Amino acid sequence: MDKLESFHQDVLRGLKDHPKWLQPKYFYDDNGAALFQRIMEMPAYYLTACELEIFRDKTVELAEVLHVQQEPFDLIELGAGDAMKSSFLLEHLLREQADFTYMPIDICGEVLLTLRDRLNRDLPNLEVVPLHGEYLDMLREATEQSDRRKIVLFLGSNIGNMELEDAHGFCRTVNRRLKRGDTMLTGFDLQKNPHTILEAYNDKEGITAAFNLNLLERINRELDADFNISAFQHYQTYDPIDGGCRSYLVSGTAQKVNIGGEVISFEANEPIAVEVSRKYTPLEIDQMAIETGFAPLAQIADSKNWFVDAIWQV
Ligand code: AVI
Repeated sequence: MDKLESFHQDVLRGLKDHPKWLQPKYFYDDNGAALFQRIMEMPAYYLTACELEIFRDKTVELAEVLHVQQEPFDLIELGAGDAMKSSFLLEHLLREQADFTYMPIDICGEVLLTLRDRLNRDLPNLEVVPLHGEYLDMLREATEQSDRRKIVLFLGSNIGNMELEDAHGFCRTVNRRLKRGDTMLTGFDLQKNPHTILEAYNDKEGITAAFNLNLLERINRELDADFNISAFQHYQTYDPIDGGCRSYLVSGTAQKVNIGGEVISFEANEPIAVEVSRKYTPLEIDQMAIETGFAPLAQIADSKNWFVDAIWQV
């Protein structure tokens, strides 16, 4: 099945369900990627600055826990993007003359080419092997390419976009692909003042709303649909008990939407669940490590203690 056909089927499956849902992985067409870039630049969206601070100010600590001087290794980054944060680690490793290959994985080929060109220019001594595709497929390819020790980076609180059970399943699969002694470093957003969290996902400028609504625009554009976008509103919640920060698109009016020949009915005020951005406690993070076959080695936090990079070993 080609990409457009799976997008079509996933959209219909979610919108025929009760309650309706759509998968957040479809946010990131060119428009969505540009809007996400603007989200990361918003002061209220603290996650990027916190993790950047960890990689900038605690590089030595990260490198020590990852045992980068021990033996040659492959440093694999799931969803590398522009590798802004990991570049601090890469520069440090080159300075320390660590023996390693950097393997950025990304679903977007264009992003990988830009990253490779930038790294070749800025860090000419770095060996870069870009891998284009889905995280887990490419991780398998990386483990088949060489049997060097692996260090896997999964930054940005991307794990937060999975429901708890799916996050466990994902970590278990990564664990199965790795060997004893390999490590995984994952960025987790921590539970904190609920207002701070809600403001990060509910900015007054409407950038997050535009990011979410772009998903319906994308469906209109690519799947020949006729959503009345202006009738939809972005609605965000945060539950400080379970850590679930959830976004919905709510149809203000009753409407019938034609998606490539299939009609989907909306009642007035009917929501579509579009994304969870789960927030964790330090204890839950260690529990997740243990339950998915890892030993937790360290949690390295930013100065506000809002975000941690957790390092686990197989
Ligand atoms: C990509 N991901 C970690 C972001 C998050 O914080 O959940 C996506 C996002 N959605 C709205 N704002 C940012």
